Amino acid sequence: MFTSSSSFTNSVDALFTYIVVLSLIVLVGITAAMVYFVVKYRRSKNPVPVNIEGNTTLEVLWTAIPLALFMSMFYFGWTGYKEMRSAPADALPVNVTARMWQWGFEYPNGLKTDTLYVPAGRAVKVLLRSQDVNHAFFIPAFRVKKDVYPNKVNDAWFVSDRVGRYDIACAEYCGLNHSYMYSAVQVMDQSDFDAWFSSASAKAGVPAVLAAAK
Ligand SMILES: [Cu+2]
Repeated sequence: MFTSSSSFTNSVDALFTYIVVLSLIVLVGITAAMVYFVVKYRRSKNPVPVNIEGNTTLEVLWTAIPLALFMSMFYFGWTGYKEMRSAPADALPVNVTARMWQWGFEYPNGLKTDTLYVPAGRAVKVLLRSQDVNHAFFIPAFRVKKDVYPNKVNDAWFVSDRVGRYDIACAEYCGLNHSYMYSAVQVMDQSDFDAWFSSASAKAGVPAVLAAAK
């Protein structure tokens, strides 16, 4: 956690930390107030209960403060989500096919692989399809997760500047060998990617061009 391996890592982790810290403050505050009142108004010191009438200031405060806190969570969640749903127009499109129990990747020129090779610094848009049941495309290090359905095409995108190999998991229970449904995304320097792409395309007998495709 807290190492930025994709464009979303920092914003997702910041929001996660914000919500956890806020929740901790609320938990500690409510618990402390509760314990304080339990001790202060215990029966032995207050044998006769007193009726308390409404307090407008208090009521406004305990409505407005939580509302502001929840709306701030919503705001950061919504702006982050909108960014995740807006792939740049020049993103490299890769078709991803899920099936029980493996991932398949297909580049615009028809090159097929079982590992997702991507150039560092380039936005990649994955078009997600399933051949059978529901799966979920999950790259934990990139904070990217999207359900994959047999009857529609979902998509997600990411850009990673950090060369390395990261897990791709299936995050939706999809049958007996669901837990083995792992692949990897290999982030390479642009020149390494170009070299890999040319040789892999040549081996597969497809033209080594990355023209945009659907
Ligand atoms: Cu699966």
